[in-house]
Amino acid sequence: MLSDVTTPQDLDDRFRETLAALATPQQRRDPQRPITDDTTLTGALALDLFDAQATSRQLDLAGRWLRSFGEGFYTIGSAGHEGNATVAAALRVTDPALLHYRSGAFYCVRAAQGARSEAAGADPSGADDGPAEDVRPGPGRPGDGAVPADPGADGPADAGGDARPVLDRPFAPGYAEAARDVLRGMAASSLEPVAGGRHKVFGRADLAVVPTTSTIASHLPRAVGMGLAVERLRRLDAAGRRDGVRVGSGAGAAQASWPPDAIVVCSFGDASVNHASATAAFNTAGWYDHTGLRIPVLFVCEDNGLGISVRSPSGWVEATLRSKPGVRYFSADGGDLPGAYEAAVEAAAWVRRHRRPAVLHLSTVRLMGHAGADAETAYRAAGEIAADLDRDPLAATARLLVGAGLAGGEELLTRYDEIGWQVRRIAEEVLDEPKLTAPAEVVAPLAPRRPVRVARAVADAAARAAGPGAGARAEAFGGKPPELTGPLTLAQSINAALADGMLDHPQMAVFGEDVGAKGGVYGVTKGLRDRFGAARVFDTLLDETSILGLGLGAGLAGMLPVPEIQYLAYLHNAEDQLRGEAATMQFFSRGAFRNPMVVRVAGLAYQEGFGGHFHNDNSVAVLRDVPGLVIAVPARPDDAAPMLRTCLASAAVDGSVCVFLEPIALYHTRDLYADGDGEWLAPYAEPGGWTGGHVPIGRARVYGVGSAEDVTIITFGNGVPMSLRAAATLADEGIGTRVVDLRWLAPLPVADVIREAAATGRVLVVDETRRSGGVGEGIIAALVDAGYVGAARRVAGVDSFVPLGPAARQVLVSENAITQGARTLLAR
Ligand SMILES: Cc1ncc(C[n+]2csc(CCOP(=O)(O)OP(=O)(O)O)c2C)c(N)n1
Repeated sequence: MLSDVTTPQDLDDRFRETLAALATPQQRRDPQRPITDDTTLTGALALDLFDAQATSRQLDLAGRWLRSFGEGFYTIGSAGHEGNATVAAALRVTDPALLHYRSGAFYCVRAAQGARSEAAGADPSGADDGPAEDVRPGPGRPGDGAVPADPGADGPADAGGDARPVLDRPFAPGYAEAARDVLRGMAASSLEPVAGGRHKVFGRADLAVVPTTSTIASHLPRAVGMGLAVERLRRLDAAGRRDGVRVGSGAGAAQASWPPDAIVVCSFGDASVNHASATAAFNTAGWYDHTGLRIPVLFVCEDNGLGISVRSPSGWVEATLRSKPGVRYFSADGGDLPGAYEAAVEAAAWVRRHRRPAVLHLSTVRLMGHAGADAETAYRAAGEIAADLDRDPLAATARLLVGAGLAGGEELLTRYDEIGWQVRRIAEEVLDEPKLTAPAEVVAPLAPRRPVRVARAVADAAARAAGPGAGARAEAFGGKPPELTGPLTLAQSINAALADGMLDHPQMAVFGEDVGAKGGVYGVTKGLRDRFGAARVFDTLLDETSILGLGLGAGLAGMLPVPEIQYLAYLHNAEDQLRGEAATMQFFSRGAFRNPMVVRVAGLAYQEGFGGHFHNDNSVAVLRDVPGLVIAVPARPDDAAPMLRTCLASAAVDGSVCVFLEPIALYHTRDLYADGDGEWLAPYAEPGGWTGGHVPIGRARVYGVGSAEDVTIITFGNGVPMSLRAAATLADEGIGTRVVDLRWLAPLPVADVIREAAATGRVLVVDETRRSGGVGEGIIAALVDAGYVGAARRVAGVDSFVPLGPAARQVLVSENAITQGARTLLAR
């Protein structure tokens, strides 16, 4: 009996009842023929998809079983969304996929495709090369009667399909593999193939499945970025300059490649279409399409009508998806296997042929509540829950197979039980597997750092710039390289270093709002587009989420993206792309996928006379607590260039995600102590000087003023010139100061800080960010942690947004406050 709460038992019982009631067909259909007259879906493929759907269903049941005794930490396999198996069948194993958390059936099909193509690659003769796991060989191998669905040149490369009768068909090794992957994820096993127990994700580099985090829609901007990169690289391919998109690089990274005609697929639920990240992604795909730029992305909205307990208003999802400019709409009932397959094939072929974005709106049901702990009777009527059960896609596929004469109800039930037995057996094996047990083990893949290799990469870049690249460099700089143009400002120095970066990294691209034609609102990217072309230096639309999303996708595709965020204040509305997406990629994939990037952000305050809060934002707390993120703040021109080179090298070598926070107020500063002294200008180092001038991540710069023995000022950014001026005043009073420019806010140069603090025993922290949550808190904490026992004081910004005009001075750190702070410290 169906109770009010849809327990796994109900679903299982109900399915058994349905199958028991199905008769055994009198006449058998040839599995190699289409299953109905109006579809290309063959019986063999339909039987395969039933297996995938049944495997995923059994994963749902096993997930709950594991949870029932505290060994399962995630319960969703597909839970009513089993129709997404058809989407995988319509795609190629090499089409990169970013999947919804209900993609169990998709994942099974993809894994089986992977196993088949691997077997075909390993043994093109198709001879049986023995069982994988302890199951029998898989379906669809050449020579074993497989029926590849062939919907034309745009169709799936190998849709599989075993022509044997249902009970003679082996349980595909790909399905067993997929089940093991998913169960390991549910049980947080450290042997899980992609996240290694750090999260339950669908992901595997060899299957081109990129892990997503379950933050609603956060993977969509990345999918658009990947589409842009795939197409861009396809065009390079066409020009003979590249051979497929290599996914990941460096130690431990996957060596998979996306073929030039790959398309990107990303799936998500119906409630997710309302999320700002989703609307950003649709808009960006449409915006680029409108400009004529091709983005081959297939969005798949799996619409079960609910977001946890909140209903999508009737008709809303269709209305909103149909109205996305530049995004072609397709739809199907996910419970109708041939219909969903046809629609998926058509949509995928359309995207592949036209290299343009489309959305496939797949209606589904939701079975067993939102997730394991959800008692849906609290917000759904029993009749509504029962109606979803009536539309169970697995039962629908079974009815279809029996109706078409491909199997009997009893046979399918036996099949279902056999798959269930296999899944349960694997679940039991997984239970005994190790978990992550040490902090070092957990964080190992987070943000690998190989400073020696980074230094070597900088040295290699210098050697290229001085040697084989010298001609191109001279040409790019119009015959006058920056080292010959005299002292530069911070902005000019960054501009020159960007140009050198573009010369040395052919895969580097600079993009953002106004960076192309205008050269940036402060001129930092001036001339780059003319020198390197609009394909590598380009203006984006006005949306920070999408700018970072483009970087995420481009980085994953093997490019070296350098996106610009025009002002720090505007990073805050897109932070999740940096925090939840960029910074987690290596963590959730054990380095199999990486999204190297250097995000340039113009920020911090002291723009006297210009703007208020939005142009003077001094909040970096939200960046400092992102694990693994590198945060650079160059204060002076001759630090900016080497620090930028370090960030680019670290991104290329280690896949680092770096924020390069540029103090706007220092961009064009020339003088330090007096008008016209030119003390804040610096010459640009010629390539021969790059190795000696290399600035490693996490190393500070120290200035000695006077005797340098009385007080240590620890600061960064605008605090550096202010502190140097204050130190000069103090020197006149006979007080010797050492000024420490942190240069890196993450990781903090702790060793340098401790050494310099101990040298005087008196520390003044000068922190232009806020008193609460500001950088100073981290410095004081680092001193305490290291056992520093001297005196310490702090001057910091007031806990306020920065007001307009001269009122800004009321809340920002002043030179006078620094001098006073030092004097107070010495008076103790
Ligand atoms: C940005 C964000 N906000 C909230 C959540 C919490 N949450 C998890 S699933 C979910 C509902 C998603 O519904 P839908 O997109 O329709 O997918 P479904 O689970 O129905 O397949 C919510 C609100 C989240 N994961 N991410």
